Amino acid sequence: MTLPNPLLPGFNPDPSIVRVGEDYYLATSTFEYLPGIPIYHSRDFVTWTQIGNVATRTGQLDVEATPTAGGAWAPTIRHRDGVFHLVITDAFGRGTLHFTAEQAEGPWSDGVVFDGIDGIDPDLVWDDDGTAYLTFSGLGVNPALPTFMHHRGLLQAKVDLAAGRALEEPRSIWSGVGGQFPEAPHLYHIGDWWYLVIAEGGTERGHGVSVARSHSPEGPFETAAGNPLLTARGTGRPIQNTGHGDLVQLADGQWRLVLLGVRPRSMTRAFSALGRETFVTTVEWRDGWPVFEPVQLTPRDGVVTYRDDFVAPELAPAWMAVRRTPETIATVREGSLQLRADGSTLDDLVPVFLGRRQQHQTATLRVRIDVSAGVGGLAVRYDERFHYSIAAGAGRVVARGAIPSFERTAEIASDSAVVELEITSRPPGGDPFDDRTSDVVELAAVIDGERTVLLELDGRYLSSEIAESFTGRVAGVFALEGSVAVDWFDYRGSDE
Ligand code: 6LW
Repeated sequence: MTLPNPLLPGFNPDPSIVRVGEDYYLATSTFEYLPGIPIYHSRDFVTWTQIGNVATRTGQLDVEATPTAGGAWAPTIRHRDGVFHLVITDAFGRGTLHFTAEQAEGPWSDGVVFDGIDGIDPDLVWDDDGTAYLTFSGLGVNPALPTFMHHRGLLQAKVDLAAGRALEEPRSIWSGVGGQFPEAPHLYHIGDWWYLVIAEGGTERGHGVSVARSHSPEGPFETAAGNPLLTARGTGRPIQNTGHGDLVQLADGQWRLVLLGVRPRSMTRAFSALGRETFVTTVEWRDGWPVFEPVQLTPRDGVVTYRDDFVAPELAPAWMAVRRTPETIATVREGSLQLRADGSTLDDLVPVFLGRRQQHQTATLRVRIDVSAGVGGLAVRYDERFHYSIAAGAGRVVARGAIPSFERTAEIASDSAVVELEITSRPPGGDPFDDRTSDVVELAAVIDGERTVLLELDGRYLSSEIAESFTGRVAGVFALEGSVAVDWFDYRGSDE
């Protein structure tokens, strides 16, 4: 396996991929963040560039009021007759949605809600006659229905895509081999067979990929011997929770499976600071069944650095806000990013916060910020309950670590109008008994050239195992009072 793994580091769960000629397009889940559903592009499968997002406008997803961990769950991206299709669940929001676009970078349509489909993780496939099938996991996520939070296995219905409705009562097609949460189905017509690839065992350590096949898209499905065909369950492999895979055939005929996984650190329990990331593995076909290579850790060499100095008139597509679009809280003007406070804090469901994925286990983020007209700073968050931050303004710099029921703060006085604030994630020191955590997070300020660490916090509380909010670490800037101007945002990360 020579491809880099993680393929898409940082918060990038539930990957779905499509090849169009020599081009690959990959989409992942974003939950309550906007813009939602990033689209990454690659030609060589090694270098991936985020070219846009599906949900860039208010109304495409109903995330304004969605509970944490709801929102955009598990896309399927496909391409047919010159049109990109993406189906996804807006969990606890609009429901099962179908978006289209002529170009993967967008603009994407407003999204049509499927009538008669109550579930998650929709897959879209067409048979030779052009009949469209929606295959999904029958976990009810519509609070208004009696099926709310009930699981009915894997379901399927023929659908009218233009009208957005099921053409039949969804039928049960398979439910895996007994793991909890049979989900993430993808159905493919390959040769004489229809292959159904699913996840089961839950998205944590029990996760795995199971496969069944049939001569018809509707089944009956024959289960592969030895399911789950891929899992890291019970192993000491560095990449755990592997599952939720989507197959793709490369331009040269080889096959790959993209899937989610985590990189836990520590002892037997272990914590994954960055959340669920996208990985890839090779696929071979033997006796009419796929054989997946266990997912290998092959991190990219070197140090990744970038600086956003906000000179471009538009924000890069990687910037995300929480439950609202970035434009509603931030303006890019004359090489600075201005954020206006609205009375909310990081503890609120809708903070004035704009961030990007932390993509490396060792990372330093630094901003230069003008706080002469307000209070604001730099934060890393999982959600409104779990976040670490450092803010300047009103004569002081305050570092804060907040998790449910507990909070820690430290402060120093500072009258500087312009300060540099820094958040660093570094590996724990190396003593396995002292350092049972994912990482150590330092919150520091650089004032008049002097760096002061205000707090050193245990990173495990910002991990997917503890926060349980489906997302990952997102780091960025926030405003608490007045308005603040961010001159630049620097990122430096490495997996070495
Ligand atoms: C996703 C589903 C899952 O829809 O988590 O636990 C959901 N399993 O496959 C969100 O990523």
